[in-house]
Amino acid sequence: MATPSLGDMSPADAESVYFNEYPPPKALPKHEALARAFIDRHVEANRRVVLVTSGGTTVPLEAQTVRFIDNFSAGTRGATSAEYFLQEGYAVIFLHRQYSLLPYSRHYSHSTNCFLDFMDEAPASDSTQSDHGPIVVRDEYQHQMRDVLRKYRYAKQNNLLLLLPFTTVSEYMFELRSLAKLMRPLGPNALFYLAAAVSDFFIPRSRMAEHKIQSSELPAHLDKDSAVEPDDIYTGENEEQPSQRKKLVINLDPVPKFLHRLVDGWAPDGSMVVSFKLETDPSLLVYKARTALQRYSHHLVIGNLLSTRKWEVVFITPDPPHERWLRVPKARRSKSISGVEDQVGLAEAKKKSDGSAPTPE
Ligand code: 9Z3
Repeated sequence: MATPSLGDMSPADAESVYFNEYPPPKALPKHEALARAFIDRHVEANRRVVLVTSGGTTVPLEAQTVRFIDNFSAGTRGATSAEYFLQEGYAVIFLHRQYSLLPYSRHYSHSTNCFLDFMDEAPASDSTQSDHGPIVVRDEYQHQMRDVLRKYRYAKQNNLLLLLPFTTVSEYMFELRSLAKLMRPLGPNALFYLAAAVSDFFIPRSRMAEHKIQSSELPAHLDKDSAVEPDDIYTGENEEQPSQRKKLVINLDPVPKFLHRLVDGWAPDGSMVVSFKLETDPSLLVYKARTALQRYSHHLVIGNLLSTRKWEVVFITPDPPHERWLRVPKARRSKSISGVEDQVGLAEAKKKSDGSAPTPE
């Protein structure tokens, strides 16, 4: 009998099969210890805590990974929203793709926004008798950089921001599950803001090649990995030089939809769950976002299209008005690199403050 796919199982069964297949990420115990201490501190202070997920997950093609499937997300939405949550008094656990954009430093880490362009060497002062002047921030950037620096320092000194990285989709799943469970003592003071671009497809561990997938035939005694099927051999166009090169045919399974488990099992009772829905076809966006909200019975789906995500999003809610569009006016678009985050982050933070949750200190 064929083994049932994860998609055919109950969410709880799919959870145990999926998590038993992978070893937990090496950094998980350390991340859990950091998160536990962070959460305890904020439970004590009766402060709201948001878990912001950000950036894209990878799907490795090999266990000893040389190649992987990635996606476009730079983490702009997550990093920018985190700043707004901090501004509204939340403590933020920022679960992000390693090396993607981070709150505050994102202002100076784009390739078009390189921090070196913000700096200058000031003239050397006569008293030091050195020909090296101090490195300073250029006059025109002083104001903005001071503002960002103060906010960054405030978050750091008050332990309001915990940065936890992931890379692969399975690392993301392990981290999400652990963090959600650790957040239970927060009860209604917990918010989940799932902006990471999570892969929909993956290669189950049982079918994954251990070593680097070869692109040409190996002699039989060296060919240990059967991940590439013999049918996928490509003999090349040059008949005179049959190279025996292989095609790579990848067979991916759907990633189990763990939003169900997050809402019904892992997350604390009374917490708020916000997910994002990304589409490229405008005619599907609202339908897919509504379907997600109905399927997982959480609080809000924020829909966005790849091409317009910086300027417009749609809020899909269980209660009226059910569908609400937020748009950055055309005149403001070119001035704001964070785009609609200015409104999304604030709207979210305010919405939670209007509810039953206590206001931050
Ligand atoms: C989003 O839709 C985010 O807004 C973006 C942000 C990834 C578009 P950037 O990092 O982009 O600012 O460049 N995130 C969620 C995408 C996602 O994977 N959603 C899942 C789905 O659509 C549900 S959790 O099925």
